[in-house]
Amino acid sequence: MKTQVAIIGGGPSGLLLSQLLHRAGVDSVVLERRSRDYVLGRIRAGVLEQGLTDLLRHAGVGARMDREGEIHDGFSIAVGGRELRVDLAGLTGGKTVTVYGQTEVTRDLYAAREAMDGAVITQAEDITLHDLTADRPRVTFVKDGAPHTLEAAFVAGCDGFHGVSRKSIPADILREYEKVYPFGWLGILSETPPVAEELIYARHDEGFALCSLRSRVLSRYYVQCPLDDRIEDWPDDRFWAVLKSRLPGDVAARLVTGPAIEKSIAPLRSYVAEPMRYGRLFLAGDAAHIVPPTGAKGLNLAASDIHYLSRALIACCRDGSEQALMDYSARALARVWKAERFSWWMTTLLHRFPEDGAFNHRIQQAEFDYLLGSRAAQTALAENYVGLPYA
Ligand code: FAS
Ligand code: PHB
Repeated sequence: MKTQVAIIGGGPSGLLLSQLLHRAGVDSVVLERRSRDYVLGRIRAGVLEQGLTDLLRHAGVGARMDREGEIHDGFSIAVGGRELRVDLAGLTGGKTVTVYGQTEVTRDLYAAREAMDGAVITQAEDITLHDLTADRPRVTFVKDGAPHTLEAAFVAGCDGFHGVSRKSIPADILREYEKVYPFGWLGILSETPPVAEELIYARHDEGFALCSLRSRVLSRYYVQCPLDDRIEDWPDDRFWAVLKSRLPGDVAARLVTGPAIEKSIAPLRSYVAEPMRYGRLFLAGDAAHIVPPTGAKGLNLAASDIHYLSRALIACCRDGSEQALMDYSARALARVWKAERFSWWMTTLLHRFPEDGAFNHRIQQAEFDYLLGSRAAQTALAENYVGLPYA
């Protein structure tokens, strides 16, 4: 098998890259380890920056999002009985975010790949990368028990944090930066009306909580939980009681509870791998970086990587210019680190750090007091939340 770009991973990064390349006349093959249903069964991100929604429209995948997604021009932060509404549109000259689940984005991408007869091979096993510094890298894999070899001019590593691509970069070349947080997020999905029109981020002495949504009849809630907690430790009743205890009284009073149709615990970490290139291998999305979900940046960072990488691969494969590929890693990392900073800042502001002393607790209070009283601080928060430009 031969192609121009071998894409490892059929999550949002890999599928969006394949779709953008195809529409520009560049050939690719997506190799996904899991089944399509398994990939679509993951409940993850919910908030899309304008950069991502524009990119999805440019890829011809924005129609259902435009019909069913909700435009949000603000959100609230509640700390210790005080509440701040962050007026995103008012603070950023009209920028907004779209609430539309990652699951739906991925579903739309799979449908678009199928409609264009794109090459997406699911349940591909034992994917291994070879000759990444040669002119024609190779990817070997097993499908339905039969071995295959895919030759390509370039390999895009879009296979997430636990994938094979990043691990194919020699240890003496790869530089890794990591911060692991001493807690996780327990998230549930419930077929109940959202407790509020907009998202509410709540910081309580007992821990963080987040009220989000997927539609007017599908709610998404999170509570901070100890790292070693398991799903079994959290029957629905306990989740609802803890969530209510961390929300402002008036919000808790109107919360509509119901059975969890999905429940998962995600550990929180900040992580960046540099460089995002090795020979003819280019990393994008969670394969290269992870952010704590507090700032809703994970999926949106994958989008800016794919924006840069798709344009660089098209410039090279279609127009014969390699400069953008040479610049890719530095360009992507510049935006990655700014989003890492913002996600770390918002996580530090809103979570209870069990090991922190009284001084750090006071600093958290002062940070929120400053935010509450400063339009400049709120503007900085707002411009990061809606997404920094794809410079
Ligand atoms: P993904 O991990 O989504 O996709 C990688 C794909 O590669 C997967 O389909 C995987 O099966 C496949 N793969 C892995 N190894 C492979 C191999 N060896 N060969 C072939 N394929 C392989 N972001 C937010 O903004 N908000 C959130 O609330 C949020 N919650 C999250 C909760 C969890 C539990 C996780 C893990 C992430 C969450 N994220 C959230 C971040 C998430 O949305 C990612 O940023 C997003 O999925 C990134 O997309 P990809 O880069 O495509 O990686
Ligand atoms: C979500 O709806 O899943 C969501 C929203 C905002 C976040 C994190 C997750 O910061």
